[in-house]
Amino acid sequence: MNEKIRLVDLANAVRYIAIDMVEAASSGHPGAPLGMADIAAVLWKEVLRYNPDVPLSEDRDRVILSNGHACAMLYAVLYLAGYPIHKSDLKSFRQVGSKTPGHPERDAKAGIEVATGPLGQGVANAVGIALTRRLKSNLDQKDYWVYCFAGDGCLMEGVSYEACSLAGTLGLQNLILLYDANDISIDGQTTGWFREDIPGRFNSQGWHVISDIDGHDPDAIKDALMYAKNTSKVKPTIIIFKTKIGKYVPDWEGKAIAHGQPLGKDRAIATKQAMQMIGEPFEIKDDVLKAWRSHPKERLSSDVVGAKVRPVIDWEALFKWAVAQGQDLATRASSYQVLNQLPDVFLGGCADLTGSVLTKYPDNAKVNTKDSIGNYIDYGVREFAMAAIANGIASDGYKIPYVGTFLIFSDYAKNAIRMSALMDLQVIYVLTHDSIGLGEDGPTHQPVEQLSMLRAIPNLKVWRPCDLEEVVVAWQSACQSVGSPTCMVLTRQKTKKQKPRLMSAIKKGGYEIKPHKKPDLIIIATGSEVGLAHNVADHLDKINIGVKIVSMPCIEVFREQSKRYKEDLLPSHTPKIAIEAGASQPWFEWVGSDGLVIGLDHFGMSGPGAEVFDHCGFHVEGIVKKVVHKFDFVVCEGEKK
Ligand SMILES: Cc1ncc(C[n+]2csc(CCOP(=O)(O)OP(=O)(O)O)c2C)c(N)n1
Ligand SMILES: [Mg+2]
Repeated sequence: MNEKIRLVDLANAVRYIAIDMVEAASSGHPGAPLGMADIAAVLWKEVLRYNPDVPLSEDRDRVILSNGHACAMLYAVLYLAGYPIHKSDLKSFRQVGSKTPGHPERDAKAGIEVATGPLGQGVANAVGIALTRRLKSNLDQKDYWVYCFAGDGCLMEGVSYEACSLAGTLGLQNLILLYDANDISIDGQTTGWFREDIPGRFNSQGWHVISDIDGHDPDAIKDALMYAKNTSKVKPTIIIFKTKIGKYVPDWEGKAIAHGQPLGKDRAIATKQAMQMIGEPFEIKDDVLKAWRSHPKERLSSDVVGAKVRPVIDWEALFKWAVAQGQDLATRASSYQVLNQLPDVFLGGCADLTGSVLTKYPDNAKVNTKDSIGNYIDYGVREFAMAAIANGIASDGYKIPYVGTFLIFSDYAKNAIRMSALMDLQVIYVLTHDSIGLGEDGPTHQPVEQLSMLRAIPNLKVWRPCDLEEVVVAWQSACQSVGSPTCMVLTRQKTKKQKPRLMSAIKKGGYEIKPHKKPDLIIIATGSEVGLAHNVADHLDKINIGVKIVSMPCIEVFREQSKRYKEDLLPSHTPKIAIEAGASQPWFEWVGSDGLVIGLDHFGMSGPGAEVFDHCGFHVEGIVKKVVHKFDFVVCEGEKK
């Protein structure tokens, strides 16, 4: 580096650009970028292993910006470091279609590992990446460092607590958390709402803690980073950097007002003057830009991680095997049987319900601990972190993560599930105990609205299979959906094994499971309610109402079918009902406004599953009555048409 250019100058270049980005956009967050610029300059220039020419190199160190609102800093750094973020991208910060959206969106080629903004989750993503990299490191003995910026907000969020607790327990020594301790969040001085002893917290979670580092002193920053790398052989590290939000902004430095609004023209100029930098917006002096770009191009391999692991599985054979099985099984048990036959490309895990959700295959799954490396993670009771860690694992690409809990607790994980979908990540969620059918644990555990909520998430497939054959296809879909997450929604209780079907039919997401040439009524059902639909159909048949049953294990996949297929399966002129033990909302799309939905729009109750079903209206007589009444069917018992 040019001797005259100091790290402070490199940091100020980041500040300069960040100020201009927020000014140009007339919105955004200047405070944290100005506060963290010194740490960023030291990290990228002195410590990080990176090479913008091979941005996807497996060998690169990873950086996650958990406090995603500080993205003007990240974009500025990536531009300065020579990633494909150009000056025009900086100028179009926060504009439609730009490469510099208001919070970072996953674009590893541009140096952005994960999408962040929902505070705290980036920390969990980093834990997932660190965990995956440790697995890889165990094979190739290389060092893979994961750095994660986090602010007060990230550490206030419970998800960071969950994730850091697991990281400490597992001794993820390759993870370094860079805490921007400016004691400010949006509402002001955090002393009013966040006073905990951070070193104490992280010590107790099994971390290596480096406290009270001046986040504006490049030497101190570098020493802390090097110390972290050299001394932490068995623990993750947190470096607590004392910083000033809005560093150098006259009147605003150290104050919440600097958090999330443009400085305004005059204040922007005054801030640049305070840094002794004057010039046109976005224009960085040549010598500074050169110094940023003169980073020795690390010799990083051009290998890209896993290029997305694709499990090689003979699905046809697996399906044939499923057809040959004779028993009635709970769909969670079917899933377990399928999982047992899948190859070792997964990094599975469960939130302390392994024996109920049935996520651990006995032969293969070796648990990850502090001292051993395996392909299974005991996440403990940490659903949100589990899902966000899975996002980190999936974004890394070396393993496909699947994670399990009860469907009801998908709520705890919801925003991370949403983030899997938003980031196009292949995460498989195994969600069991999927309805009032779980019985005795009662309404706190019985899902009602969860299916609708999950189905409302774009780019997420929700499968609710009825038996082993459908479970095989659901797993196939999940394994092949490289750019989207999947939820497997499975029963606790046994479901009836259906007559053999064609794999190609199930793959359409919705298909005829009980044919009828000229039905008076079509019943659409999913999962455990497919068996009930058959019983209802038998009864209706006795009173001369002809029924076709459609099993629809995956609405999202069915929606993708041709108009013709959908119209043939569900002709608009035939009366339709849907039966599903969940909120009725999603089904009007298929039964139409004239149709009938036998759903559950209130909370369940504690009791044996079958009795709770009865109480909640999922019984043959009640449904038959409703059908006859709704569609004014003329009941002519005995006499066959
Ligand atoms: C889960 C979540 N809740 C709320 C927000 C809105 N929000 C964005 S930044 C912020 C304050 C965060 O404080 P801190 O991390 O200390 O950031 P600083 O003000 O220091 O930049 C809040 C509440 C969010 N992005 N994510
Ligand atoms: Mg803060």
